[in-house]
Amino acid sequence: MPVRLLITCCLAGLLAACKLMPKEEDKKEEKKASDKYAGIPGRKWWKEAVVYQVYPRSFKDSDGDGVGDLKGILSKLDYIKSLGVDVVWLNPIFASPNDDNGYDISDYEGIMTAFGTMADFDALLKGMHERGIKLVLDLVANHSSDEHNWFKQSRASRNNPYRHYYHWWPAEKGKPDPRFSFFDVDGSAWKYDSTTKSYYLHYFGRKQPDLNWENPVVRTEIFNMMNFWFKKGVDGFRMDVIPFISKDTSFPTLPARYHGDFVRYYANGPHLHEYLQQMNKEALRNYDIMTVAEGIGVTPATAHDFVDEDRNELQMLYHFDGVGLGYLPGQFKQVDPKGYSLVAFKEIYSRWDSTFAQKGWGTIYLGNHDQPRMVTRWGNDAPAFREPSSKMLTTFLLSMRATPYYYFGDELGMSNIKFDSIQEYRDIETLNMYRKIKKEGGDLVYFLKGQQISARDNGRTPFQWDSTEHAGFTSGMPWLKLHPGYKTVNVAAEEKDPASVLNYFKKMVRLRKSNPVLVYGKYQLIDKDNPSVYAYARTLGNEQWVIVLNFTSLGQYYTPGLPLKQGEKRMVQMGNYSSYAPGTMLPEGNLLLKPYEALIYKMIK
Ligand code: TEU
Repeated sequence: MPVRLLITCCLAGLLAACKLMPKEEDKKEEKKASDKYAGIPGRKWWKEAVVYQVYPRSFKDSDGDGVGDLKGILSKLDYIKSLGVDVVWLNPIFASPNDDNGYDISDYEGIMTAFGTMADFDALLKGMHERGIKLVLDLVANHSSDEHNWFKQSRASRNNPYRHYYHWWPAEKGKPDPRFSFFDVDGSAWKYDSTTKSYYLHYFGRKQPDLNWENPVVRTEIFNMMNFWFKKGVDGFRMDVIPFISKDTSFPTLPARYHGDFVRYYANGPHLHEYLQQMNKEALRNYDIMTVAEGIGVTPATAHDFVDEDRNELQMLYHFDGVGLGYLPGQFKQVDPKGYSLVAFKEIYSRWDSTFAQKGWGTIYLGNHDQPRMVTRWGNDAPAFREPSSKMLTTFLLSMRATPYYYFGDELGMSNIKFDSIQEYRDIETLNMYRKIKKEGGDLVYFLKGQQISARDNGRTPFQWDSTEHAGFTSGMPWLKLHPGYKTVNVAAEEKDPASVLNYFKKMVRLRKSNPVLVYGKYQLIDKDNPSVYAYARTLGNEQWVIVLNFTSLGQYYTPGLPLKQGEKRMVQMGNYSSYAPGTMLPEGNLLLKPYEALIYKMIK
């Protein structure tokens, strides 16, 4: 072999060995972490997982049509892997006319054309599994699209075999009692269909007729479809508006106090748990998968019925108490200009922790595709505070006793785009509410101002990969405008900066996963009435950690709520400012917390 070639080979070998080295290190670290978990009762992989939610439309476009797609996600799996997350939840990827961005499905076993093909899906699932990442899909089974063959048949005639797949109200019975729909231009959930002179029910958009779960054939169709995906190897489902599947199908007159509160008055019907138990028996229990319900309307009192192991239904649910905080009562998603009460915030998350302290298991999230960006809503997106408050909120999400559902883009500190005009919105909720208010002669300026904070499109703007045109998301025209901040807030820039929001997120994921105290440790709220600082302890065996979060833009003197015992010290594990490096001891007296400072320390002897 010529000398030059020999040298090249040796160098290549060395390089390969170097590349392998961190893997060995990783393995050692994983082994050390898994030793720490030994003997903890009730362990489950989905309790220890960090879930990363990807909105496929906005993640990465591979073919230049301006819409994210499956091949795009496939090309970015190494990025997802680099985050250290365990599970990806993908919003609906099924065939759909996209009236509600995939929450209106026209074929449950087909892939949305704009997202790719079944072969792309298979490749994506394989790519994830090769990297040890699990894939959770979105089950949208309360309603389908009106373009689904079932509905096309159902509306064709009153005696069509598919007629009872949906809820129909024959016009000769008179007008059905009013029911409210968020996504309808008239706000009505009953739509008249002249072909069969009947009204059909749609709690969401007109193109989203509600499926009739009372019909056992419908249930079988849905369970078969779930098994179809499980057999392909998917690792679970997030279940869209699942409390809505059972309804009082006599559709009684609602009491005057109803006021459109659809969750209280027409979700959680009489057969809900019977259907979920059947689903468990027919599909879920046969696989090692995870399930999480969109727990709209679920309260701490009713939550156990969904998730306790002995119920044989689901495993987790996410509640709306947290994200519902701070809205002005009686108005459509207008946040209180005075902000929200941190004491109330603490009370909500503490209450949900205690709900599952003995039985069941919780979830935690601050953002998703139905919410604005977490930093805008719960932190502070002003230039001076966007980074520290993003990191502080990340610290919160990854240090609570609950499975974190982390929304893509939050790891970069992406913030609300705050559109000025209705023309820029794409979301059916904002567009139809605007039309409705306009029809009624309401205050559109006020409505649009509110939407700058609360609109769902704020959380749906394309992901920011780099500082090139369209942030590296697409070579075409993005389906929704990009946040102009992408020039600096993007993966490429943040990967290079050790102090970035992105690198902080990765460190927090690692810290959580390698310290079971952050996953399973008992939670105890400290100093509950402090209006500015959220502090809590996590305790597992004889290990005790404390998390201190300044939720304000001001410095705060903080007296650590847990007094030191004889010979005890506070050793820093993590912080979002460089003032306290991991491994250093905190001073014994008060702490001066910087704006949005987050600090995790461990009590040591
Ligand atoms: O959301 C359910 C739901 O109740 C939403 O209407 C939510 O409360 C609303 O966005 C708040 O303004 C699920 C999906 O997550 C959502 O994206 C769908 O639009 C909806 O169901 C219909 O499928």
